Amino acid sequence: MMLDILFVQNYYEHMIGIMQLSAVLKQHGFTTDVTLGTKESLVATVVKKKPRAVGFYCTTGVHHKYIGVAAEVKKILGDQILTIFGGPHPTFVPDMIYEDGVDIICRGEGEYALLELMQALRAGKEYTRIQNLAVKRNGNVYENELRPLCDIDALPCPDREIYKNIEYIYNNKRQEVMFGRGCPYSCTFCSTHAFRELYKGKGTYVRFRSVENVMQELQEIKNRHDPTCFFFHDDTLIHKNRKDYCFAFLTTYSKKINLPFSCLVRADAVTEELIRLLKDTGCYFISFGVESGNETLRNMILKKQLKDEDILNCANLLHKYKIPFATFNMAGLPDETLHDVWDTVIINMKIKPAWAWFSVYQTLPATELAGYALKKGYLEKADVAASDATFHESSIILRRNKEGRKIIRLKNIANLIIKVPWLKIPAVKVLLNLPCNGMYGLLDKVLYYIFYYSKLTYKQGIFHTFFSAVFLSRHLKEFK
Ligand code: B12
Ligand code: SF4
Repeated sequence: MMLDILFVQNYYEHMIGIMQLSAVLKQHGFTTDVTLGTKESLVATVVKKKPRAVGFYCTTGVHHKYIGVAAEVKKILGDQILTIFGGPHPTFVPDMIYEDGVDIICRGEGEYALLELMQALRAGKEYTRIQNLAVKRNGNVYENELRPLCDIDALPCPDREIYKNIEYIYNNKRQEVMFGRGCPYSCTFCSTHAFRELYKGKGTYVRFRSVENVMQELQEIKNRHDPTCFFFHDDTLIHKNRKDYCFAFLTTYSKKINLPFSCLVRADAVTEELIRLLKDTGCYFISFGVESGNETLRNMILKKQLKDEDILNCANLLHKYKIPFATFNMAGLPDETLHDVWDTVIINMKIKPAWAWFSVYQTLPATELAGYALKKGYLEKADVAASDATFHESSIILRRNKEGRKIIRLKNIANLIIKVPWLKIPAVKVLLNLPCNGMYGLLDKVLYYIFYYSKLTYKQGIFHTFFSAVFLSRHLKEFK
């Protein structure tokens, strides 16, 4: 039997978007599968499986690779296959439809657009007029309106069975779940405000599933996959408008599911009462955004609306209740100097996270900060070069910054400094001047596995954690 759609993703993790699309399609009798790999292996897999359509989950950065895959596949299979791109990148760069090898792009939520498309293909009907899609057909491009946002409680549970042939994901003891869509904040570097703008007049962007609906999914996962823990992957599970929901959820969760979990929070939303409840209900790891240690940059340029005081308070509470945590930080922001990156290292030294994630800032299309970077001449086009697609190596902005190399070195040894503060500034100043980027990158990875990965993969045993880390390192090249 012909496979209806083969999805392509770029991470060895459950992708809620793909599982959700697959669930809706399967509900209507379509067959789905998913794959990942290097450019060459993806082309080979698609050609071998020859599905009716191939659907790329496309974020900015990975688009270069996927467009290349699609062009190769079309060269070999021609009209026997349709290439469809969905996810944030085509949503904000719809001109992607004009690229060679791209047949269809989907903007915004894809469940019902993809369903309509597959139904039209099955029935041999016209498919150029489906909301959310832009379709290239016989040399013409048909662009369509966005449909209203969907009722997320009415969707079937995400289809985890789609990963049954990818053992690492399928049998992962940490299962990922999302409670809702959207975030009420408007940080300038993040796509949230752009999504909100896109969906204006199409319904309420920030939505939660009902507690009962989430419980049903968690119970199903518990029965089928026997996880040791959950990861709640919402951008910010806990923020100021969501406290009641969290209290209601956590109380039911501890009674009915009672498994350890990790989640993301906003540092300004936590109270002692909430942290105590999180601890009591099994929260074993938390992550929150610091972004920059420079308060002015954080609030004036990034519009994070987060004071140093909030960060210190959140960290103190987490230490008090012995919940290990990681922070998200960026280096290479517009207007940022090496000195500002130091501020980010220093605030992390003060709050002592288990791990401080330092990624290299990349301009995401349609975001306010990308507009600012363009206006100030840091770059000409908001984009991520193929070589920067991991968001950890470099960026166009940093390559043009005379302190860029030092900033990358500082980001790579940031966790060393945070863990070994007696290295202090003079020793670090020497390290920053040594051209040992490769070695620092390696050191960063080793520290990452010791201090972060082993904690995140909750009680999976040293051997499992080690093999899992080796597995992921061996597949790193596939992410580019
Ligand atoms: C969970 C998450 C992750 C997870 C899992 C990845 C994933 N993409 O699922 C992890 C930690 C791995 C991750 C990593 C990264 N992420 Co992330 N992540 C998210 C987050 C918080 C939720 C994604 C999600 O599950 N949403 C819920 C589902 C239902 O929606 P969805 O994924 O958008 O899928 C729907 C549509 O997009 C569409 N669709 C998607 N694919 C397809 C395919 C087809 C064929 C069709 C028709 C439709 C379609 O239909 C789906 C159902 O409605 C989003 C923010 C957000 N709120 O969306 C950021 C987000 C997607 N991530 C982002 C970024 C930048 C990254 C990283 C680059 C970060 C880094 N520093 O390394 C990496 C790269 C990820 C990659 N290559 O995919 C950006 C992407 C912006 C952009 N322009 O591309 C977002 C939007 C956050 C932000 N900062 O603005 N991420
Ligand atoms: S709080 Fe997080 S998810 Fe929300 S807009 Fe800011 S960075 Fe994006």
